Amino acid sequence: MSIEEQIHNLQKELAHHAYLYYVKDAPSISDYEYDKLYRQLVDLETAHPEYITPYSPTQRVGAKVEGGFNKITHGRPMLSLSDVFNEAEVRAFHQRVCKELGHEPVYVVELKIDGLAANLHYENGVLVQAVTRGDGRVGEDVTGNVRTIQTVPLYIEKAPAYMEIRGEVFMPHKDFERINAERDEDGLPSFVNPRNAAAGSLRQQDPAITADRNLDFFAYAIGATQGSTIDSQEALLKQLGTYHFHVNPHYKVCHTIEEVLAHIAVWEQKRHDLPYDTDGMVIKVNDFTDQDQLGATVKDPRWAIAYKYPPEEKETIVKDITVSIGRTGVLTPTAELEPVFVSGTSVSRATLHNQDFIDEKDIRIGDHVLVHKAAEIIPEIIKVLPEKRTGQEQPFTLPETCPVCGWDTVRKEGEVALRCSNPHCPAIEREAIIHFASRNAMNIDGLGPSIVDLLLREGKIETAADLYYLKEEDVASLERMGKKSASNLIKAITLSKTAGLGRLLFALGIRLIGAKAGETIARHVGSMDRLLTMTVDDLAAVDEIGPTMAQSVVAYLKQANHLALLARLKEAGVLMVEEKEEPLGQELAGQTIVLTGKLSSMGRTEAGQLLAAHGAKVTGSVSKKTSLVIAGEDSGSKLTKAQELGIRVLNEAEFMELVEKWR
Ligand code: 1X8
Repeated sequence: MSIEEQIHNLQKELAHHAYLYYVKDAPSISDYEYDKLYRQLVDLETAHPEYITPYSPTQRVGAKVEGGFNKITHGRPMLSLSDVFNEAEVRAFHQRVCKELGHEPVYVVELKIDGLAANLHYENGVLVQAVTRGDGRVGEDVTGNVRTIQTVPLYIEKAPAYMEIRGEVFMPHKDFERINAERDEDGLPSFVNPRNAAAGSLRQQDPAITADRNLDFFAYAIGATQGSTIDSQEALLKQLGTYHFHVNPHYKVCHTIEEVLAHIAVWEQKRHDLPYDTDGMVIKVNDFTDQDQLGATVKDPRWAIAYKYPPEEKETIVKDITVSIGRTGVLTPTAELEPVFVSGTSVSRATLHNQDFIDEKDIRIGDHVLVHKAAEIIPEIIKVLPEKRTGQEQPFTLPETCPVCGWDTVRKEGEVALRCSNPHCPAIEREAIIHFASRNAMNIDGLGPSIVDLLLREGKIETAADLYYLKEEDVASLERMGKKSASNLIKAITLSKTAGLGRLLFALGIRLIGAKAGETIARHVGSMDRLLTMTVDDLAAVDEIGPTMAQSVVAYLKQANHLALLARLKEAGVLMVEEKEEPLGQELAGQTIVLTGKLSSMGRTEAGQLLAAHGAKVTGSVSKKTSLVIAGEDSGSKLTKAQELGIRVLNEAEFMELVEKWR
């Protein structure tokens, strides 16, 4: 095989695995195998740059762009939808449609995703441009940033000569939470909701930052297209799936308006369990001929409407405002609320982020306020109800001195955060140690906040490095600590020495360096010794590491106290290189496994990765080739099919028994 063919095949193979991982949520190889293939491709492409194509998986994250984004006029305007708010308005829409068509149409009802619409241009299958909706007529060219979205294919096989794919760019809840937590710590204003976070991420000048934000894209429409023969919305959604786009699975083809209304009613509650924001349902006439007959006004199509759900808001009272100090010394105010039930859970606290947030909303202790949940999880105060004030309410200002150590608090130029100025503030040291030990960092099992507090209080540790010098008797003498748990903790601490450079870099708490960036840097530089010799430019040249991240790492490694910490960690035997992890046992080599239903002990992705790591091929559908089906709760047709075909089925308990054997 020629080098060009090898490169081409690897590109195709990697794109396929990324599709299985990101779109299907069912990887068929382990991360380790994927990384190995990726490495092979990078090596070949580095040696033969003439064969790098713009749609190679190695080319997702491009260079930083200077200046603004180019304005692009859409070939066909991106219309908005007219909104309806109740059943009567849905019925009125149906009446009008029936009257104009002269028959009852079939409808497709889809979730309305709360993100930003974008239009992706594909020429001969290659993604050439991505444009935001903008005002519907003119949008912005955000190609470099959209390319970083793993669920957006860079190349589509068997595509028409020209095709525009439309859909919604959005940020999943878990990434929204992660990014806001990081921003609070970094003294940056947090995003009010996932939609704003997605908008901000799409308008980044540095695609490396957009890549780290983990945006996603649901495709749901086509724009201007040549050579397409699709004739209905249902066929379109299926076609988008075969093009390997992420298509929201919760759509329904409805033959009556009653079915439409029932589907809307079902999702009014169920949408709160989704891992992304929705703000309604979209009701579309299915048949494209019917759509054409109904036509469009200048503003919106007459064959579709958006049904908007009312936002969940509740009134409560701010009983108090408390202040906590984070790992980077930021003082965060929290409203202590009269408990109130919102979107399925009781809410008793809401973050107030920073002083600016309190001032802008004029939140005072004793105020009546409206609360809701951002991203379905994070309680937030929307606004104060000033008409309910009695005059007894107390305005709040963050303290001028740190409530823990008494040093002055300072606000840096350009930041919204107020920080404790004492670099050795006990509160900062405490948070730093808790972060160091946490699951995605050094993963020291059993070292949670309460044990850290005991160790600090008893003077057993001052910094994270001191953990590695603890003896069993130091721990056993702590309150409520038996000999057995002391021994387990010391074992866990010792085990964490081999966590590797990637986790260590994250554990150190370097600004902007999350778990993923830590791994990326570690994989590229290999050792701490080498990292210490690198300049900002050297680091910024690493794929997926932007100049701001590089700057932050280099600045961290210049500080004497950090170098002292590293020296003490190294002396204790903490691994400062990234060791290539060996693949796990290959017990399941040659087996094709299907996961179905809900597992209570782990997510489906996690289970799939675990199986793949042990050599199994994980697929999405049951066939004669399937060797084993793992069926969690609410397994549907896949379980039935497995039983029909006489394929071995494990329930969750049996699966967990298998997993335990590997540990
Ligand atoms: C906007 C949206 C549409 C869909 C989902 N989410 C949206 N935000 C969909 O069709 N599934 S359609 C749409 C529009 O046409 N403005």
